[in-house]
Amino acid sequence: MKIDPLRPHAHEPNPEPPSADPSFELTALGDTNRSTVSVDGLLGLLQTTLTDCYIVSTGHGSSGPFVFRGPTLLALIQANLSADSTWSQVEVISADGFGTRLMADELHTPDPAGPIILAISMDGQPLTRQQGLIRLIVPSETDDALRQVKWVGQVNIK
Ligand SMILES: Nc1nc2c(c(=O)[nH]1)N[C@H]1C(S)=C(S)[C@@H](COP(=O)(O)O)O[C@H]1N2
Ligand SMILES: [Mo]
Repeated sequence: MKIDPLRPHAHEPNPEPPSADPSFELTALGDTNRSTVSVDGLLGLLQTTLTDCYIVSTGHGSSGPFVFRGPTLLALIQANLSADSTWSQVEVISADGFGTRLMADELHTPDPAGPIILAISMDGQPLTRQQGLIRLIVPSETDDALRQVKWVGQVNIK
């Protein structure tokens, strides 16, 4: 059976990155508009710092607080789409088959806990590949870490 990475799943977290290269593929409104985004590319965007972040796991206890830093997912989208493009959602998926879907609304109107970012540093140090580089951080999610996607491999704007 083919596993859908966007279906809720409560599997054990994968301890190992699926590859060594942290770059990911971005598709914007269809297959013809594809690009590769590197850590340097993200460093070229406005950086946002999130304090007091916890990674909460039902099975393994929680860790934190962490300070995560990187561009907002919205900043990446806005840097890659013209201002008049219409999009409604973004899929963020790792190569190990784990992912989440973000709605335009939650990007445009961030939760009081903070905006959704693509983290490239943690506690003032570059995030290592082992730690999840590049990692999606969704501050409003404090239940089960199922939206805290490590090793982002694909971002699909739809
Ligand atoms: N790519 C990827 N991201 C993932 C997972 C995973 O298996 N693969 N597991 C999730 C789950 S269930 C948990 S509890 C946390 C664990 O994060 P940590 O390794 O930083 O503690 O990562 C989340 N993000
Ligand atoms: Mo988990």
